[in-house]
Amino acid sequence: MKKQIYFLGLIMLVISCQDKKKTSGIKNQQTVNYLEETETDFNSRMEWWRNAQFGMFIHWGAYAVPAGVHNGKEVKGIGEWIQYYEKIPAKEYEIYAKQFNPDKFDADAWAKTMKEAGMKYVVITSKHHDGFSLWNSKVSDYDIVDFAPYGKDVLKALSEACKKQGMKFGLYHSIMDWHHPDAQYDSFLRNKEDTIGYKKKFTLYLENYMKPQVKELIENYDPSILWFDGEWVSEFTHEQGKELYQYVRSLKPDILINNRVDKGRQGMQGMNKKDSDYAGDFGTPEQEILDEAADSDWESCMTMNDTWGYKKNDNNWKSTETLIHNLIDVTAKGGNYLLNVGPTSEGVIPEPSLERLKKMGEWLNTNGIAIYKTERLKKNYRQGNDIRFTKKKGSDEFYAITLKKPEAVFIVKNLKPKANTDIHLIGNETVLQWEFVENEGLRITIPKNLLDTWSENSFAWVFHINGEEL
Ligand code: FHN
Repeated sequence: MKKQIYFLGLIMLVISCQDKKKTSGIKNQQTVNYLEETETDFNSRMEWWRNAQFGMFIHWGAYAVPAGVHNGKEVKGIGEWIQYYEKIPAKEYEIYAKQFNPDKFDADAWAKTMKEAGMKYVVITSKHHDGFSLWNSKVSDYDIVDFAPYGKDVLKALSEACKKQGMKFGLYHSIMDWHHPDAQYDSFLRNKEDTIGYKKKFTLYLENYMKPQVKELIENYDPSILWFDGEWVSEFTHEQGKELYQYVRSLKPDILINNRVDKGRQGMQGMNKKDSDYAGDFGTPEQEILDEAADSDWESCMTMNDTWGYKKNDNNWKSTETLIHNLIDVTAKGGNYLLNVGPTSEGVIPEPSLERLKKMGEWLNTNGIAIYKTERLKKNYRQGNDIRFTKKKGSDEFYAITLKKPEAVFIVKNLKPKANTDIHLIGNETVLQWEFVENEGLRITIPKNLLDTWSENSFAWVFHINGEEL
């Protein structure tokens, strides 16, 4: 009798466990609304990114093969749009994917370059608008392993190399797709009359192609950021944007997603309309820096020359001084700086980019304390055109950053040092004489022998001040 009761109990136990598993599975899928995250949870998820301040953007793909020249003709505009500018039909453009063979690609060297440049994360194109995938996709054969001669998975290699360097790995992914037959946006391939048809087809592309690719990217490469783009296509809706945000967060709840996952971006200014329900964790000003500091999170993405994707004849490089001043200005305004490199089809980062990254790393080696893990000042993040301020999070440690050689008496108007504290130039041991004069401000005297060390490679000087904001 006992055995029978025991056996019956065992069956009941197994059944109840199975039911629990089933309901808990349903529960997990249904209850979390990631668009209604608490501020505490949001701040915790964003913390590493806010502290990082500085990342590398990488635009790399089949467009590096023509490198701005098609059929012997120099094509104006950004290199990764060559297919669109020249109205190259998808089938014809595949010739460039067939030639993509980056045999000089060295993931460890790239990760080392980023780290030595002082960058804390990377966002690389998994798939740009041309639809060519830089990973071994099981959803499509139009990828670097199955379609291109290279045959190796560069995202896998780079994600592993970044992890070795302690860098966060992020992925750019284009919603717009000029290769997939169901995703033809206002492209030269599209039959403009068939709007309804294209909307239905686009939804099929979104559900049966793009989202499965996003899923395999998250499952295989564990990105910390998903940086969507190409959201402006008319077929893609606000509802689909919110749903895409939820979908991605359900796959990896602590991932960060930019505002181009939805339709809220206001052009190149990059921020979402205020008091809107557009999804996205941070705004994305492009090729520009916000005029003023913003209360929401934002990241300014910029090129070093005039193109995102490599163009062999674009040598209009920004100076290292401009790049460092951009980083300082963005940081002082509470944003992040995502600086782009466009590697060649051989897998080489252009030398002018490497030179600038090296000098930025050297400057940050000395002055990074004024950039990383800082927050913007509550009142004045700037003084005139040439001085910016940052503050170490949760402290009274302030940094006054001059973008040009200071006068022998450097005057700071919005900070008051604590009594008996030392002020010095970051990277120099000299304790500087200072006085605080009511209604005039803080006067820091810089000895001539120190002042004379300012050179064209100084880029910016940082003064450390322990005190309070006025
Ligand atoms: O069309 C793209 C462009 O190719 C590039 O990727 C930039 C970088 O953010 N985003 C889009 C233009 O806004």
